[in-house]
Order: sequence, then structure tokens, then C-alpha cells
Amino acid sequence: MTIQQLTDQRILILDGAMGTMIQRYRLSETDFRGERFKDIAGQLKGCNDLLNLTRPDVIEDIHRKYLEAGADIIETNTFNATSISMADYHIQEYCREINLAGAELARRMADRYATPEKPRFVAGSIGPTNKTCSMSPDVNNPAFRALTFDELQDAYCEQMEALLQGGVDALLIETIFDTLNAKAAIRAAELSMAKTGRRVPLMLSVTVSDVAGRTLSGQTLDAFLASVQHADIFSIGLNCSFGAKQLKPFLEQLAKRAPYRISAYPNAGLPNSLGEYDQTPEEMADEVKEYIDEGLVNIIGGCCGTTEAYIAKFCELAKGKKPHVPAECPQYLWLSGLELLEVSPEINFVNVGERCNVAGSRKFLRLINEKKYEEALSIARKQVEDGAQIIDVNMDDGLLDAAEEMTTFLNLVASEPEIARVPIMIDSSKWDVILAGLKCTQGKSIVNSISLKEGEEAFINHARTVKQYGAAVIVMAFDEKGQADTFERKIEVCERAYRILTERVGFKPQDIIFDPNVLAVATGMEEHNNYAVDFIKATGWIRRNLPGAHVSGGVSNLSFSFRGNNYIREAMHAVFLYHAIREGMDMGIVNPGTSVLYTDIPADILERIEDVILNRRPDAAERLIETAEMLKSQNEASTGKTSDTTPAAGQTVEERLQYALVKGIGDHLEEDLHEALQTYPNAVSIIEGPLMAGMNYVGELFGSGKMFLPQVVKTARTMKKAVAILQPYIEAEKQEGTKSAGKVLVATVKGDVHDIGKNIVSVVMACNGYEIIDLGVMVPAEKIVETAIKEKVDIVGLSGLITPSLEEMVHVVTELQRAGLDIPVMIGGATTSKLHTALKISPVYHAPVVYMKDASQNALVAAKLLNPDQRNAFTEELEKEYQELREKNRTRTVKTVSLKEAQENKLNLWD
Ligand code: THG
Repeated sequence: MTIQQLTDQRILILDGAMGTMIQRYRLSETDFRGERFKDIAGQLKGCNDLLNLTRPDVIEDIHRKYLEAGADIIETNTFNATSISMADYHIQEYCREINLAGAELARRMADRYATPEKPRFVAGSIGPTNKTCSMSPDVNNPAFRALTFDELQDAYCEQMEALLQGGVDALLIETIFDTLNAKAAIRAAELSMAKTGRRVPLMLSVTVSDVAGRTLSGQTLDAFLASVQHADIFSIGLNCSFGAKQLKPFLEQLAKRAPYRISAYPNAGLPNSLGEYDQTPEEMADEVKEYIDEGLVNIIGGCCGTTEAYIAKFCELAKGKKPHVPAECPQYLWLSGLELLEVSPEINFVNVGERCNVAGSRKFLRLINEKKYEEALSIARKQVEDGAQIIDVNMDDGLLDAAEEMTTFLNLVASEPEIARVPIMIDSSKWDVILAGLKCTQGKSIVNSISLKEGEEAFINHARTVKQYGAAVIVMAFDEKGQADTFERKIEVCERAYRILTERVGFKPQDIIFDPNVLAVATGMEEHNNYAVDFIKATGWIRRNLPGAHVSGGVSNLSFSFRGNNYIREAMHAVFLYHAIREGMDMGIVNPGTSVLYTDIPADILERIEDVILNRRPDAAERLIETAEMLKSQNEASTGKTSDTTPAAGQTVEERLQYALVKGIGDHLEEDLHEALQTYPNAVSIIEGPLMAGMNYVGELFGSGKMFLPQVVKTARTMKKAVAILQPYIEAEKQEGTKSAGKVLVATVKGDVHDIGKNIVSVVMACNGYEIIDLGVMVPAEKIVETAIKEKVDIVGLSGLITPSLEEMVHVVTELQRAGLDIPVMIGGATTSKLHTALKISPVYHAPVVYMKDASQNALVAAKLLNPDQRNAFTEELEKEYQELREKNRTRTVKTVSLKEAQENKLNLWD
């Protein structure tokens, strides 16, 4: 029996956690290394996947526990086994072997427990890796990517081929936090299955990262569904993130829209301040029971903190219960950026912004040529503000490296949540540029365009690739004979393309958008006079005869002969759209800033324009040119409206600075900060006052789900910019007599790559006169100790965002103690807490270890620590506070924090 058949009959049980189970065996560095890896540099403890080779008995034991508890599906111990993640441990060359061993091991155990009544399955676990394709790890360079789509795809292929050869029954792409990473995994799954000749079901599982239910890369779940729609998906679901209770609303949202089986494997509640999960199996089962009773799931299991006791409970609960019935397949075109755009019949017309086009805007071309990307982005932002629902991006210019510019610009767009909200239309006549664009969009984009120009074979190949990357497509009405310019030719070419796409490529009709060529009219050439009529007629025919397909066009082409007369051009576009939309044109590449409405056009002008568009009289063009000349001077100025990115007048400078931070827009920082310098005593006080207040407000908005991570990242970037503007003043202030306040070493600990918070701390401390030695991210303990000694630092600051960093911090501080150092330590970052610092870190070190809630306190605390008169009083007070916490938590049964607390703790902005 296959998994598919079995899921139709009953709810299947997936196993529980691997990582937290392994922790229970309290394995040592030597266990992880074994004899074979004894000479590998650095630490291997924590590299769980390596245990497939060095302690297979432990992994077998865990599989056995889950199988005995009743799991139908067990997951291989290969979550991190890609060359990307394994490079941290210098064992990337063993990836294939680790995956093969992991698959074989799980296969053997599953087969041992399988009976005809209860078959057991193995799902190959594929994690997200430790890098993201759609976000920059460098705050100062948002276009940078630590990993490309192709590199990730290759790494996944290596992993998946080994898993398939090792005998897994399904591929489970899990803990998805970046949809572009997931898209690379999906493509790798297709390639690996083709290569190994083993087709298995594909399971996807997302993790949501904030209380608003978005992924780490900022997508809503609806947008995510659109992004992965092209995959042949067996099941989709949620894992990790929160406990079952907090996950439920998001699961409901997913189950309502996703036309697949639904899986869920939450954590055992929310982590307590020590990063531990302490919900009992009974408590968790109560919450999971709701999923089952309400028909939300087909597959249920556990993530962090769950053990075989939880899985046994779920087995009892699921017995005899009805599995979830998947939602209907979507009939309408789904597109996405960070949010979903569903092109349903209720949406009359979709505006595509035309201005990010080097061939269609002199300004955009100049900005790209001069590499003024920030300003180029503001063109995109303005279009979205003006109502563009999609952004067309075109970099085709002879003097530009179009593929490179497409990559840079789309990467930049991805870090601008206000723009990235909408889907992208990748516009190029060069195939390599289109591919480059497809590899940097996490959403479901539109490829603009493909055509039959080079014959069927090229057309089919291009269409297949577009489909594999999960985009919709514009088909231009071109064929081997050239551009279709009459009604007959337009419908002939579109019908042929439709047949090929739907019958031979397997394209969904709703993902096809025909462009029957908007060509310039009133050019003075008689054979052009019927172009608009032919387009409009062809539109009606396509909508009636090629069911599901959409019609779009580049509207501004129509009026090329009226260049220089914007009013007439815009009026022509309004008239053209009025008629074409009535025939079913439902998308158009337009200037969204246009302000001319069909109904606003004076009757006499309207008549002359309609004469041209509808080709009603032979002298129509001449008459319109006449009118145009007359109007030119009068109306030139009436187009274009101002953007509302600037806050309302009358706001105080504090309000304006806060606005800049919340929106992440640095355009007016220069003026505003100079104004503030007039009223504040010095530059540092502006940072500590209004800027910090703004950052705290952003923290609040994030905590309550009103902002999501990419927006917060933008805020951090704007903060950096503000500080850079103030820097010269700070320097000048410093020269008035002050010397360095002290040397501070800052580092994000090993295993963790997050550094926004650490960077802000560095800036704030530097502003306060401290000399900063920033060791960056993923810093091993040895390096911290070594640098602290060599540089004679006064304070060590450790930062971390993820739970394993807690343990690493204990390790670092133990090493400081072992080295006989007496340097105070500051602890900060999302996962850290006062409680954990008091209970776990502070006791291993004789010098002060201070938990820092946010970056606004660092300078203050540092001053106290380094002032001999204050240090003792401060540390005594601190020790007293820690002691109380220890007393209260002697049994270590820490109450689970509320979701809000966890969230505030998770990203209080400082990491
Ligand atoms: N179909 C499809 N894609 C297309 C087109 C199409 N992409 C490109 C183009 N045609 C649509 N985009 C534009 C963008 C701008 C203008 C026309 C079409 C335009 N620009 C002003 C001009 O040239 O006069 C420039 C003014 C300025 O420099 O600011 O008109 O048909 N699928």
C-alpha cells in the first residue's frame, strides 16, 4: 500500500522531534566524532546528522521508539545534511554518505516494524539550510546573497539523490522559512527523482515566524501557496514555530486554501526562558485533539520537544477519526510577492507598473546606469503607491549586463517590503535574463515573455522551464512569420500557442496571459489605422474561445506618435482601455501614475480620440494631431501627482524620525537630523532619544504582529543610515577632550548568523565613545577568548537569535572562565533572557554576566561596569536579582511564557 492510498483511509502519524531527542542521550564530542572524524578541526558536537555514521545505534534507537509508539512515518536524521550547512563543520564532503546512511538506517527500522495491516514509511528530511536565498545577511548591502539559487539547488540534488537511493518513500521539505530556498528544493526534488528514476510523494512543511503568520522571508501563507503551486505536492503543512494551540489559526488558514493533504507537527508548546519545551504529552494532546476533531489534518506529528510519549498519545487520538478533505483546486490565476494576488473575475483589471524599464523610462535607465539603485527603487515604490498591482522590470539595454542588473534590482526589491508585497513581471527578450529573474523571486512571478517566434521547439522548452520555476507566462502574438498585426493573425497565433501550452506542456490555462500586441496608431501610415480595433477584437475572441486565459498588453505603445504630449497619450490609453476591458482585457502594462479618466475627457476630445482608436474615419489621425497641438501647452502640467511617502506637514521632528524608522525610508533623514541637531544637546542624545524611541516602537509593532521581519530589517538599515549621518558630529564631539570609553568585543556566537541586533549595539556603543571590535557572526569560543586576551578588551558582548545559541553562550563563558579572564560579559539577542542568564550563564563565570534587554541599555551598563566606583554596587545588585530568580526557579519548572512574551523576547529588535 502506498502513502497516498493510506492517507485516503485514515489520519497518519508522523514521528516526533529528532534534535531534542538526541540531546537526551547527552552525547559527547567523542561520540559525535567517532574514530573516523577525530582529526576534523573545530567542534562536531551538535552536528546531529553525523551520528548516522558515528553513532547509528542512537539514531536507530530513536526510530525504534517512534515506531513502537505507533508512528506511520518516520523521518530520516538528515535535516541539516546539505553541503551548505555541513560546511560549518568542515564535513561537507561527507554529505552524500550521511544521507545515504540516514535513509538506509530509517528504511531498515521501518521495514522491521512494517506489517501488511500497518505499513511504515520513511520520509527523507530536508531542512532549509542555514542560509537564505531571498535575504541579505549583510545589513549594509541588501543586494548581497550568501547563497544563490543554483548553488542551493545543486546541494539539495546531492542530498535528495542519496535519500532516494537509500530508499525513502517520500521527500519532506520542512521548516521552510524562505520560499526561494523551498523553490530550489522543489526543483532539486524534480531533478533528483528524474535522475534516480524513483518518483515519490513530495511533502512540504512551512514554519511561520511571527504572530501575523508570515514566513521569515515575509510571505503570507496564501502567498506561499501561490509560490509552490507548480510543484506536484502530496501534502503541505506547518511545523515548528509555536505550540499546537498558537499554530491552529494558521493551520486553518492553510487548510482552507491548499488543495493538498494537510500535515502538522508543532512544538511541545512554546519554549520557556531557558529554551526548553515543557508542555506535557497530555497537554499537547488536548490541543492536537482539536485539529483532529475539526478535520484539519491528514498527517500529525511533533517537532521540537516532543518524544515517543507524545506520538503514542496522537495515535490514540487519531484512531477512527476522519482525515481532512483537501480544498478545491484553484481555478483562477494566483500570483504572489509577499502577498497573494488572485486574478478572479471580480477583479476587473490588473495594473502592471511599466516604469521600471530601462527601455521605457529615461530616468530609470539613467539611475541604473549610474547605479543609483535606491532612487531606482523609489520608482518602483511610487508605482505601488499609485496602485500598481504588479511591477514590470526590464533591463534590456545594449550597454548593460541585463542579467546582472535584473538580479541586483530584484534582490533589492526583495528587501523593500512595500514593493515586494506585489508580484514581479520579469520582462526581457533575452532568455538568460528571464532565468536570472526567476532565480531571485520567492513569489509567483510572470515571465514576460515567450513566443513562437523561433518555432515550436524553443517555445515548448521555454514554457517547460517557466513552469518548472513556477511562474505564469505572457505569450506574445508572434510566430515564425513574425508579429501578428491583424485580427486573423492574432487569433491564429494565440490559438496555436494555447493548444501547445495546455495539451503538450501541461500549462494551466489560467497561468497563460496572451498579449496580442498593442501597436502604435495615428502614425500617419494607413496600414496602422486598424491596430487598436484588431487588438480589441482579438481580446474578445481570446476570452470567448481560449477558456481561462488572460489578455494583457503594453498600453503605452499605442500612443508613441504623441510622444511629448502626455495629456493626449494618457487620454488615448484611457479610451483604449475602456474598450479593451469591455471585451475582456484583464491586465495591462501601464503607467500607474496616470490621472486621466475616460469620464473626465471633454466630449470633443473624446470623439476625436475614439475616431482614432476605433478607426472611424480616414482623417482621424490628422484631426487628433490638430487637437493635440492645441492642447499641448495647456495640459502638460496637469499629469502626475505627488507621492505620499512623506509624512504630513506639521509633524514634529521626533514624529518624522519615527515615521522614517517605521517605514524604513531614509530619504528625509538628512534634513530631519540636522533639524534635531539644533534642539538636542548633541548627536548621541538624538540616537538615545528619538531614534531609540522609534526603534522601540518598531519592536512593539513587531511584537503585536503589525510588522514583519523584512520590514524590521529595513528599519535597522534606516537606523544605520541615521547613525552614519550623525557620525561626523559624534566624532567632533568626542574630540572635545574625551578618549575611548573602553574596548568592547562583540560577536554572534557559533551556530548563529543573525547580526542585526549586534550591529545596532555596536553602533550605539561606538556613538558613546567605545571602541568596538566586531568579530562578526558564527564566532567560535576560541576566537572570542583569543581576541579578548590579545586586544585586552574591557567588555565581551555575546549575541544570538536562535535557541541553540543559549547553550553556545554557556560554552563561551565557560571558556572565558577557563582562560582565567575577568572581563564582564553582556548577553543579548532574541532567544536570550534574564532567567537563562541567571540560571545557566552567570553561574559558570566569576565576573559579571549581564543580560541586556535592548541596545538602549548597553552604554549605560557598560559605563557602570567600567567605573570602579560603581561596578561593585552594580554587580552586587545584579547578583541579588539573579539569586532571587534562582531561588524562585530552583525546581526549574519554568512557567511557559505567553505567546506575546515569547514574541517580544524573540525579536526585541536587538537581534
Ligand atoms: N507587451 C509586453 N511587454 C512589454 C510591452 C508590450 N514591455 C515593454 C513595453 N511593451 C511596455 N512598457 C512601456 C514602458 C514605457 C513606455 C511604453 C511602454 C513609454 N515610455 C515613454 C516613451 O517612450 O515615450 C518614456 C518616457 C520617459 O522617459 O519617462 O511610453 O507591449 N508583454
